[in-house]
Amino acid sequence: MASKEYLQSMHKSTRAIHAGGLEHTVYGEVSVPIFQSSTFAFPSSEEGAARFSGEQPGYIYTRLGNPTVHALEENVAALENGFGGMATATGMAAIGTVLLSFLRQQDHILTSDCLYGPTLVMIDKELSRFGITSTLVNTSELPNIKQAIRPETRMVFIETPANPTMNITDIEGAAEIAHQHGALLVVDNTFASPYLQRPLDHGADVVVHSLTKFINGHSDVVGGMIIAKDETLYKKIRHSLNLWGGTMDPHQAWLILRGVRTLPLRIEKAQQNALELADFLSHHPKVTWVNYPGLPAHPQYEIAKKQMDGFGAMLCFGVKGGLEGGRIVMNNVQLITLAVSLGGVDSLIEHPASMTHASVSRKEREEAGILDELVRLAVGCEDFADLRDDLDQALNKIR
Ligand code: LCS
Repeated sequence: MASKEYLQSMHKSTRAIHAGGLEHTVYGEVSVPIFQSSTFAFPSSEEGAARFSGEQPGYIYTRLGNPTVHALEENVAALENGFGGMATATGMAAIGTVLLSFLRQQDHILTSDCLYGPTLVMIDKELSRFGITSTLVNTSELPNIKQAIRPETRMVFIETPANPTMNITDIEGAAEIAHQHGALLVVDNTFASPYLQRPLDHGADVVVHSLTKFINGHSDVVGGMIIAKDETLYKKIRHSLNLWGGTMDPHQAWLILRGVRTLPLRIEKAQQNALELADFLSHHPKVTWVNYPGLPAHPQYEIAKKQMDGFGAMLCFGVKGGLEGGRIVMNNVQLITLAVSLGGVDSLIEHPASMTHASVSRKEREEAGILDELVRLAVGCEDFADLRDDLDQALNKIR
């Protein structure tokens, strides 16, 4: 088996397949086994005590660590060039754990005004119950971050590309401002995946993922991951995660390990489809606008080019007739599925204002550009011509 150091010098598509592999058991299995055990036997009481005190490595209890879960943590941490990964039950558990690890009463958190709806609600509404204040700004414009950051700002939290507007934030610029003010930069890298963007390389401190999306890739498992830049941050977050308990189950980890091995292949295909669909849609007579970071007309095209290895497989657009026109498209697609979520091999379409972002107030949605007319398309790995024809027939139902 290749050593961790040897693998780290290899290309990212090789790492997606091999990183996190465990030593073979006596059977020489190639797939990581599912260690479906809630607890682990200690060879002696002394050894048990030594594992608890941290003097000896070794598994204790699955909430605190499990070999199958560890294999996934090592894999994603290697893809993100991080110190260590911590797998969580869902993407929301990853975000909640990071917030609980660092924020305390009277702290302030600065975030993008465009984030996944429940993340916005958690930061903007739930944290205030603990005396933590928040400010939402359009982080695509770095001067907005500079203006809103305060001495008590402990964390800057961004999503780039952002769900669902596809706005891009300059990670390096945001990290610089955060660090000048003693704050941490946390990046939700779900929309790009580590195959296309590695925020820690651009100065971020912590990365979070909904593994439910591209990393698992088959619309059949939920999960999350936190990746820390260094050991100090890792230990602080691991301590919180073990206590608050939003950890991952071994069977869930095994399924996601199976998915991550084909992440490079799936992303390459889906983003090629997305680029061609973005071009097709932007020339369609029934389409009024398209937002995809790979179109030179995207307002942050240059930043996307600078910090991403590709533009990904998510896009959003508006159609003639606004919301009503969008409803016609969503109700008439036949191949593309009307469903929330994203990042699977199957293409999905949804309406953020009434679905993924319905928990955000209309005022906040509009300020963030999450317009009623915005339709979100998560592009999958089907044949491009079939996706194009399906969208074309649904768009042509608009009169
Ligand atoms: N972060 C981002 C950027 C997301 O898009 C989501 C879920 C989460 C975090 C939360 O992850 P989960 O707990 O669901 O694993 N986004 C969804 C979406 O856009 N449609 O359905 C779920």
